Amino acid sequence: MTRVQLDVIITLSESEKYYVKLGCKLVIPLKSEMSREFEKCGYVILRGVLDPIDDLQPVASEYSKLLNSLSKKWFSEGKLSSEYSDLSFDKRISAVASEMGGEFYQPFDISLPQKNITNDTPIHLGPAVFNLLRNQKLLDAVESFIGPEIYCNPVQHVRIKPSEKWLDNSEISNPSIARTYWHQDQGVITEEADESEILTVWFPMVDATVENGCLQVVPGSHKNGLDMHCFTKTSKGIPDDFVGDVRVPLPMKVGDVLFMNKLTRHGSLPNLSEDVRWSFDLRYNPIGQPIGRKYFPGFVARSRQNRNSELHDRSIWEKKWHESRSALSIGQLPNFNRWDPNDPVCA
Ligand SMILES: O=C(O)CCC(=O)C(=O)O
Ligand SMILES: [Fe+2]
Repeated sequence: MTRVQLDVIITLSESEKYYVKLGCKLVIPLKSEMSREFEKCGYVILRGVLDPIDDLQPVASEYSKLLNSLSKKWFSEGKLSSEYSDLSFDKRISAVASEMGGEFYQPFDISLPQKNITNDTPIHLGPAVFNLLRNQKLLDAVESFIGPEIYCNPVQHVRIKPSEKWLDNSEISNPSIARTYWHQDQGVITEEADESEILTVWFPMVDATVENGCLQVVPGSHKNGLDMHCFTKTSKGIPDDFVGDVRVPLPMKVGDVLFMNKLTRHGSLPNLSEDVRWSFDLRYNPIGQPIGRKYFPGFVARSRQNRNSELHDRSIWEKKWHESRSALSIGQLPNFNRWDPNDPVCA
């Protein structure tokens, strides 16, 4: 079974055939089918949007340098037994994670956490990441979903997932470094953004496979409204009985980009491979709509109506995050979600 995409003949794998049978295609043959597919299935994967060298290598290099300086620091503080400087990024991050557990993660993230924010909470706001958020190829694709007035929503993360064999049981429920529980992105923001057209944009930094914990989705689930989410010690996200039976894994190559509706149920498989699975998930919405975490700063990434409103200066973006961190470190932390942990569904 073959399908033509941008003059390339692509042979479909078994999982892709399964997916096509459901009526949601993994390969979108024509740009004109994109919106129809997104409407029907709640997500679309576009192949080869980003160039692994031009678009992603600068980000990988920035993360490599960051890992190098953090490993030196943690070694000097006695938190690591070695700097692991002879290892590649992938192997080095796994070695660091196996010694430090989840503590390694926050300095790499591009957003603040949802609790325990202090003035020293680390966040990574490097130039390569800022350029990634404003990548013109990404924004061109985003524009075809939400139009040309594009706000970069601050609900954004890097996920760095070492093989789960390096993690403790207590850490495998942390979706920043291990498998992601089933949820809808609307379920993890606050109500004021329920009417906002927030688009999730997800792409891997290494090929995402079933073995290393690619995303999985329930096709068409965006049509059923918002589900109950649980955030208790024992239950996270949408309770399993409510997820739906058709759970489709989405293997993706470096350069592919997934665009997803904020109501599409999704999660990830565990990383059972030897290597790290890392990726970025970003959000964009039309300028002026509520963002769902209003105490975090976003910015205008593209405006055809008012080009002067676009942010091109990374230092301003950094300053806004630092101001937000100071404010959150002294005030009472706001609610990051709307759910009652005592709801009987979550028991
Ligand atoms: O990368 C993951 O495991 C989760 C990503 C996710 O939930 C998202 O992009 O909204
Ligand atoms: Fe998500």
